This record gives sequence, C-alpha cells and structure tokens, in this order.
Amino acid sequence: MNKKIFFLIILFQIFSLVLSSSPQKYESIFNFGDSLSDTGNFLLSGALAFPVIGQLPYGETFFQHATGRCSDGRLIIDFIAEAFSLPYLPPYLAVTNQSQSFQHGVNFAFAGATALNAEFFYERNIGSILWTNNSLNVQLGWFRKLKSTLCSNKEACDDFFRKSLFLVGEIGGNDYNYAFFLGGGIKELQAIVPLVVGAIANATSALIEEGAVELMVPGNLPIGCSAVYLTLFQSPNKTDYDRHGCLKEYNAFAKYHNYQLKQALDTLRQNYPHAKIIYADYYGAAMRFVHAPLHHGFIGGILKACCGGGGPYNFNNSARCGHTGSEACKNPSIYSNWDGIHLTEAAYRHIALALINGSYSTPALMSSPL
Ligand SMILES: *[C@@H]1O[C@H](CO)[C@@H](O)[C@H](O)[C@H]1NC(C)=O
Ligand SMILES: *[C@@H]1O[C@H](CO)[C@@H](O)[C@H](O)[C@H]1NC(C)=O
Ligand SMILES: *[C@@H]1O[C@H](CO)[C@@H](O)[C@H](O)[C@H]1NC(C)=O
Ligand SMILES: *[C@@H]1O[C@H](CO)[C@@H](O)[C@H](O)[C@H]1NC(C)=O
Ligand SMILES: *[C@@H]1O[C@H](CO)[C@@H](O)[C@H](O)[C@H]1NC(C)=O
Ligand SMILES: CC(=O)N[C@H]1CO[C@H](CO)[C@@H](O)[C@@H]1O
Repeated sequence: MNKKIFFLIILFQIFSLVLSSSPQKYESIFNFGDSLSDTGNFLLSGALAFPVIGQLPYGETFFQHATGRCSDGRLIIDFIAEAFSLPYLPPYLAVTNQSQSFQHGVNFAFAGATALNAEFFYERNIGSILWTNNSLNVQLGWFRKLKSTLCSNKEACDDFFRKSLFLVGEIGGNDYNYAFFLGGGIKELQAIVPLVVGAIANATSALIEEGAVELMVPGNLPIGCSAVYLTLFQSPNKTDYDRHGCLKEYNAFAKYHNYQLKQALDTLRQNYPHAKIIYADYYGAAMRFVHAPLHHGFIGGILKACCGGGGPYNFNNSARCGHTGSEACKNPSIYSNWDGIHLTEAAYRHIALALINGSYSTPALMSSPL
C-alpha cells in the first residue's frame, strides 16, 4: 500500500475515534419521567392540579416566561441536551402533529407522574391525590405510538435508536411523595420500594426490547433535605436531623430506593449485555452542594426555598410558590431549592454537570459505547 494513503487512513481512524468520543455522540434523546424533567406536557394538558406553573415566576430565569418546567429555568434534561449540542426536548403533547420536530428526540415526562400505574393508587383509595394518570407505562405507550412515525422497520428503528440516549427517570419520587403526604410511614413505604423499582426496571427492559442501546436511569434525590419534607415532617427531636439540617430517615429512605434500583440495573446488565445501562446518582450529585453550599454559590442556603409563602423553610402549603401570599427571592441562583418541591436551575446545572462530567454516572455518560 502507498505509504501516504496508509498514513491518511490511520489519520482518519484517529480522527473518527476522537469524533466518536466527542459530545456529539447522540443524535436524539428520549426522556421519561415526572416534574423533574417535564418540559411542558403537564402544562399542555391543562395543569389542573398545579396551574401556577403556567405563569411567572416559573421560567423567570432563563426562558423569561413559563414553559411548563417546574423551576425558574432549565432542568437537568436541558443541560444534557446542551452538552450533546441537541435542541431542548419538545414535549410529546406539542409534537404529536408535526413529524419533523422530533427527529432529535422527544420528552414524555409528565409532572406528577408515578412509576406505578394509577390503578395502584386508586385500588388503595389514594388515587384522588394524583396530579395525573400518565404514569411510566402510559409514557411508554406514547413512545410506542410515536415509534411508527420515527422509523418504518426494525432495521431502520434499530439504526435510529442506536444513536439515541434514553432517560428513564427520575421517576418513582412521586409514588412515595403521594403516600408520605397522606401520612404513610417510612416502614410501610419500604414495602412498595420493590414494586416501584420493578416498574422502572420493566420500563427500561421494554425500551431495550424496542431497540434502545444506551440508557440512563436516575435514582432519587435526598428528599430529607427538601423544604416540603422538612416542613411537613418537622421534628422537635434534634437527633432526627443530620449536621446539615436534613431529615436523616427520609434521606435513608431515598438511599434505600437507590440501592434497590442499582441492584435491579445490575440484573438488567446481565440480561442485556449489549446495552449500556447508566445509573445516574442524583442523590450523590445533590449531596455535593448540601455538604458545601457556599462552594456552589448557594449563599441563600440549601434548605430554604427561593419561592414560597413563609415558614422556617419558606414552604407554606397554603401559599405555595406562584399563589397569593408567596414571593420569589430576588436571585434564585443563590438557592438550590426553588419552590419547596423542585430545585432551581442553578442546582439542576450542578447536578447535570456532575453527571456529564462522569463522576456521578456509572458507567460514565461520556465514555465510549460498549
Ligand atoms: C385516572 O384513572 C382513574 C381510575 O382508573 C379514573 O377514575 C380517573 O378519571 C382518571 N383520571 C384522569 C384525569 O384521566
Ligand atoms: C414487571 O414485568 C413483569 C413481567 O412482565 C410483571 O410480572 C410484573 O408485574 C411487572 N412489574 C411491575 C411493577 O410492573
Ligand atoms: C429522639 O430520638 C432518639 C433516636 O430516635 C431517641 O432515642 C430519643 O428518645 C428521642 N428523644 C425524644 C425527646 O423524643
Ligand atoms: C401561610 O400562608 C397563609 C396564607 O397566606 C398565611 O395566613 C400564613 O401566615 C402563612 N404561614 C406562615 C408560617 O408564614
Ligand atoms: C469534573 O471532574 C473533575 C475531575 O474529575 C472535577 O475536578 C470537577 O470538579 C468536576 N466538575 C463538575 C462540575 O462536576
Ligand atoms: C391531524 C392530526 O393528527 N391532528 C391531531 C393533533 O393532535 C391532537 C392532540 O393529540 C389530536 O387530537 C388531533 O387529532
């Protein structure tokens, strides 16, 4: 072989190697989840249970108008899309009529959604508290419906999905929220963790059967540090709190869920060795700013919500963010908690960077495919 051509081939191979590990490795993203990643579905459906997300101050920081995101600005999923130079994910309910706009992916996440089917809650007579019936399985059904418009046969679909990232969650947090807010005890709720984790694992394997190869499955956030939990489950007993002021038992519960989820993902990895199944450690990524708030710019603290209607954590159930009697702080970027339940754009950015960077995603999100 001509030496020059040989050299060029080598150069080309090095170049493609570099390219394949560059951030452009996904051409589309499909996301499933709840209010942590909903970019507009709940709002488009009317947002009856939580209409204030359709108005400022929701969205004030980045979009300068309400988009249906439960935050002042961008969410983790938005920062992930940015990292791969992809457009922000359009909500599924906005694109059902325009086949063009979802070639780079679509977002099925729905605020208030649960991992378990709505029937689970109705059978236990707590269905009326649900914001929505659009659980993970319903979202999976939307994906299957959309699939036929994305690719026409198995070969085309496999090819399309091989270049896609699938995010299954965060989901499951609401299954516990609803039950906790109705007075469920920690011991009692531990019994439903295997069911919630099972639903997440089932959806993950269903997506792999549909052709997904690279998937990221996030765990739960440290709920014991969230203003709504801190307010509703205040304790006179100092030993219930850790040194950062978070409720120990509720954080332990989130860790228990995460532990079971990681075990379930290990089983999935054995069943589907060709798939890259990433665990996203939201808990660990968020704990970094709980441990060192000032280092992350959260001089307003990490326990108090930016937007709320008073109380020790600025969460007041009769004057929640956006309602009469509530007020948003001047500078949301110095708070990690936005409205008592959801986080600020600044907090989501820190979590997203920790995942993208690799240290809080296992295996690393940016590593080359298997
Ligand atoms: C949710 O499901 C329950 C029981 O299946 C049903 O009674 C209720 O009307 C549904 N709600 C919505 C908004 O579809
Ligand atoms: C997961 O899937 C299995 C097999 O299809 C089924 O038996 C089980 O009930 C499902 N679990 C959940 C929580 O959906
Ligand atoms: C506080 O909690 C600890 C540990 O759960 C318990 O041993 C102690 O009796 C409690 N103190 C009070 C005053 O309830
Ligand atoms: C919570 O909001 C209600 C209604 O605006 C108000 O009356 C009450 O004082 C507030 N509670 C606190 C602790 O600020
Ligand atoms: C990214 O990773 C490096 C080294 O692994 C670390 O020093 C840096 O703090 C990380 N940045 C973020 C935003 O996580
Ligand atoms: C022409 C068409 O497909 N219209 C659909 C657009 O989306 C709405 C809501 O999903 C449907 O009701 C219409 O039938």
